[in-house]
Amino acid sequence: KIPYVVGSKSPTAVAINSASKAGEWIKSRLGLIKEINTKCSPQDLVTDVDKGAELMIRKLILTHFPDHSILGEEGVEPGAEASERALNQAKEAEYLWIIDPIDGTTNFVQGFPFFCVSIALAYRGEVIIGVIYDPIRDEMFVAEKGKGAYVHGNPMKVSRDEKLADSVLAVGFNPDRSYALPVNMKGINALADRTLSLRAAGSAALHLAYVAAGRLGGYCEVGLNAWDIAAGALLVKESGGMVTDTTGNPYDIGVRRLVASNGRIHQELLDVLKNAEATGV
Ligand code: 2AM
Ligand code: CA
Ligand code: CA
Ligand code: CA
Repeated sequence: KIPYVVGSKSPTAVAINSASKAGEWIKSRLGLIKEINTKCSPQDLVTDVDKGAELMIRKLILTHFPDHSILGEEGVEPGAEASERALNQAKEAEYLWIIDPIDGTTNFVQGFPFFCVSIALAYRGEVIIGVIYDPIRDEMFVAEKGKGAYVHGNPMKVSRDEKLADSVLAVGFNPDRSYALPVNMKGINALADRTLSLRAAGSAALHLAYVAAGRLGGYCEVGLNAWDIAAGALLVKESGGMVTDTTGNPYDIGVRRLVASNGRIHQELLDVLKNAEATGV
């Protein structure tokens, strides 16, 4: 069991403490946002709280691990190209923390209570710790590579759904309209026909935590960044699920087109997406 530790100095404890402290502060700022700016497009929002939370997390991590590298969303120039460059540079680091201070900023701005803090640690490019904290429900999701995944200390397991038709899936409407098939509206249409139901709650990381917890059968979205996925991908894998790109290649920190599931429905899910692309359903 991974305890909900406070005050210890293992990287997992530091990740948990940072997510917890940042999450509490983010929650306290709900409805009190001072500054809302746009980044790449009118749909791409950032607030003073995103920036403050990232600084808080960076400071806490560097206090304990001053020689580690950090890749955080708000420390990177906006846009896909700059993100790619930042990741390629960061990948060289021995220990790399990958941070999304608020995943679900649009929700945070709206007061729609579905957002989280996502913190991952990669060793030589492979994610070894993943922590996602939902401050609204006070749910702390924690995974360590090879040691399973836990929500507040209780082991998590992916759903037992055998078929897509029995599964509730999450999808995302990525604001970057330049992303084409397979998980655009055509893919989403095809999935709507083949699943029990679809959800799109606006936080990639929290969707992944819900796949890990068996609350969703799967989740797919394109146009994501390393910080949206890193912690959640480990949570899903350590809960017995599967994480690939939309063509079925296993997850690595460069994946932008994501498909995560309980494993049992994975091939069916990939096939529906592929078919939607091929036939233009
Ligand atoms: P964010 O809230 O941290 O920005 C919702 O579809 C998911 O897409 C969220 O995880 C959200 O993360 C992310 N997202 C929102 N705007 C985006 C953009 N312009 N480009 C890429 N990802 C974005
Ligand atoms: Ca953002
Ligand atoms: Ca994000
Ligand atoms: Ca964010």
